[in-house]
Amino acid sequence: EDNRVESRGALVVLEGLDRSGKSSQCSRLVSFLERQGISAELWRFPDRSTNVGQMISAYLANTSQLDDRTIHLLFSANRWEKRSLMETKLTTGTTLIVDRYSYSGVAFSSAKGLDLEWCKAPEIGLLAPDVVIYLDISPEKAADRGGYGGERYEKLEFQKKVAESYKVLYDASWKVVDAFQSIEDVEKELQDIVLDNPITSL
Ligand code: FDM
Ligand code: MG
Repeated sequence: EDNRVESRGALVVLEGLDRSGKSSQCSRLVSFLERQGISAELWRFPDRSTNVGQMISAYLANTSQLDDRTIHLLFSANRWEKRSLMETKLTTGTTLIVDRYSYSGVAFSSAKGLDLEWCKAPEIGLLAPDVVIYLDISPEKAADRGGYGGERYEKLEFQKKVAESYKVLYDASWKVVDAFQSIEDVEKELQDIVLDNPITSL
């Protein structure tokens, strides 16, 4: 029996620190949904495939320097340029599992000391997620996992500030998952959360 209340797809956002396991969990979740017969796609921000995304990528790789507000607006513009495609996918029934969204934009920039309300402003009007899942891990444990690349924000001291910023953004509607469990345990919790949502439940 199909109890889905709507035929549109769900906008599911995963957030968390670097090395919290977001990317692998996003792919596992998409495969799981597809196995359930739910049309799903994996998206990520920044989307480095666009012109704006390439500017962001160069900034993250430290091959270009940009003012803090300028890069903040580019991250936001990178979501704006995908907004209409995102809306089309959702309204035509595809669930989007999104690796980082506006919360990363606000958490990372406000961790640099930019004003919180200023950081939030350019996100107004983007599509609101149906579910926000926070993969919770301490900055120290995430760093212990190794595998930080050489990108600009991949440093323990900065990740600690980002963790504090996420706490400020935290909203009771978020689903918090302990990301220090085994990959399989995290995966199962994510599946339960998504199937519990009226839009994706079977
Ligand atoms: N990041 C990501 C931001 O600073 N603002 C944003 O809006 C987004 C989406 O970019 F350190 C940061 C978070 C991370 C870096 O992200 C690259 P990935 O997920 O590691 O590619
Ligand atoms: Mg990264």
